[in-house]
Amino acid sequence: MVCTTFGGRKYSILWVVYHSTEPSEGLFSGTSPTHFYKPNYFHTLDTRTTIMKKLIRVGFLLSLLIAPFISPNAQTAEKSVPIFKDGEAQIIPAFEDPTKWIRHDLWVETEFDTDGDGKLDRMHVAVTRPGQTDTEGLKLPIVYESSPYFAGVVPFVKGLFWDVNHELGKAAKERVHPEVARTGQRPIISNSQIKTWVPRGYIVVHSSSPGTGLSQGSPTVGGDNESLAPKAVIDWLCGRIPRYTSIDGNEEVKAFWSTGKVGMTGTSYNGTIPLAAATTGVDGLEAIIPIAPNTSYYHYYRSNGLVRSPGGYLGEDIDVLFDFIHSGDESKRAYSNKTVRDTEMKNNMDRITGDYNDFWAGRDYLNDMKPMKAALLMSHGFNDWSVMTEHSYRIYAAAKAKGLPAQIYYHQEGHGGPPPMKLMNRWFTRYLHGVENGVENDAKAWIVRENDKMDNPTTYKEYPNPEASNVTLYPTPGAPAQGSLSTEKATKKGTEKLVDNYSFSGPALAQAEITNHRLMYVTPELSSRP
Ligand SMILES: [Ca+2]
Repeated sequence: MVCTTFGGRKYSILWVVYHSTEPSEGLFSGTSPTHFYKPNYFHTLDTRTTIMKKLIRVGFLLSLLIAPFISPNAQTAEKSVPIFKDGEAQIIPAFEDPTKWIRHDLWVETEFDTDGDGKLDRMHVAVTRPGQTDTEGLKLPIVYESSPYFAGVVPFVKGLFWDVNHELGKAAKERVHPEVARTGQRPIISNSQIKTWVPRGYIVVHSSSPGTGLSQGSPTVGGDNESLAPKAVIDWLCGRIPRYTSIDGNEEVKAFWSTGKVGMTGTSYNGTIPLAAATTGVDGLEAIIPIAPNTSYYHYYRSNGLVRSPGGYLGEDIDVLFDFIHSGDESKRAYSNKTVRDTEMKNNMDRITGDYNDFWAGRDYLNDMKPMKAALLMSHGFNDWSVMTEHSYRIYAAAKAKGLPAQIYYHQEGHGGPPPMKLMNRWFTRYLHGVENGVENDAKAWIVRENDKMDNPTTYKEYPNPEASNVTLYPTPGAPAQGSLSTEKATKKGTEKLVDNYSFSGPALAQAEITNHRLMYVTPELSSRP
């Protein structure tokens, strides 16, 4: 049975368990700061008192729950178990009631020290599981989401982004570095995934990535510790790390309720982390569903030797993202700023040439794919101008080439957008619950065609469609209006020029009939279906 300790130290709560109130859905979505928790990070005396009251109530409730199993009729009591139909985990009423869920937090020790205090960094982890994992000895697989955003981000203040209004080759003005006001509450790190997966017979786990929230370490934005942190959490979930403790204690917490089968999912940065974890080859990470993941920070912030801004965030760069997510321990921030942002990033990110180098190579997960063995269901929008669609395809193609189980889902919208529930359910049912539902024989590519609904993709044998073939198109001149693209080779050569002016947006330039600030070559309208 679980126990609770309230000591004098700020972090002395080891194993806080209480029945939750119902969480709201979708507290995290993309990078929008409007979705984060209200400040309430540390327990005050009042909240401790409230929790104690809850614990007393929970103790009473649990005794009621346990009672049938110590009665003479215990042998005949029916236990709640996951149920599958048509290859999908079904919603189980006994798992659906949030007041019966057990929610607690803890820290998992990693193999790195990135905040300079000489001690291995510990990650803050929260667990939500059906009460039957305590009362009926039920073991379940895990759906795990990790993020650097859970504990808050900086506001978009003036000067946060690089000022791009300067001549090529010249240094830009210094940026400002706002501080994150850390938000959130214990023991709950996030409510994402919970309503979707717990009723279907999964345990949901969250963790804050290094240097964010109550996780120790430095945010490195794609550095090795962001792969090793989720690996440590999975090692714990699989029973390989024997000690799981408070932030500074040595008391053990065992994941006795875990089957050792873990799946990860998340959107954007939270979709990058499942891939990062998978590239460690960690045992137990059976399946991942990355949604619009950034898979290379070079591709995200650079493009073929040019400095690129993600769509909607002119002047963003990797050091801006560092400031954006740096919500960790205030007393460690100066060290992280100096070591990561003002040394490693400053010396290597190279906003002058935009060249690829070791710094960027170390932040490209395509270079780390060799150990990966998790089954991959990839999701992305064809009109994502933040994390371009190429990010997902390059990883999907590499996973396929390695012979891993892989499917891809593409839709016509922008950043984010998960696959339909049916696809995700089949994926996790097969690889986390181990139910042979034939998902291996399903279509490999699911494409939402133009004007179709997100949950109604058209199936294809593969992506790209094997029945498609490459066509060479030749531009013909037309500036400052539109040139054309045709399959006929142009008869004469020529030169057309543009004057780059950042004050015009891409969409405005694309729609302009005549302008000397862009060049555009278009085909006749294509039919969308064969
Ligand atoms: Ca440390």
